[in-house]
Amino acid sequence: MTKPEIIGSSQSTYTRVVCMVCEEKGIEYVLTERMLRAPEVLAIHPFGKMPVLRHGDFALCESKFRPIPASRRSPSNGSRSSTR
Ligand SMILES: N[C@@H](CCC(=O)N[C@@H](CS)C(=O)NCC(=O)O)C(=O)O
Repeated sequence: MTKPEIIGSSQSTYTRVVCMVCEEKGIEYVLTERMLRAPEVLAIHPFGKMPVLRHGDFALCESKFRPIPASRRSPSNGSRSSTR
């Protein structure tokens, strides 16, 4: 399975939070360093805010929601896969 791709900047707190959640949950990811409003970011977030996430044909913006689908895709999520 391909790794989720976090598109953002390591200088961005929002980006680092998403990376930290993945690391805490043992989810392997790829961080693609991009500037604000880069074409790859604008393709997913209408205002070009970062980070955005791409995983196969699944794409998402807004970092607060990102750990939820990411954790559902993790084989190590155990009983935390239910929706709330
Ligand atoms: N609600 C967004 C906020 C993300 C955000 O504001 N990111 C900053 C970078 S740290 C940004 O893109 N700022 C550019 C702007 O607000 O135009 C999220 O949680 O992902």
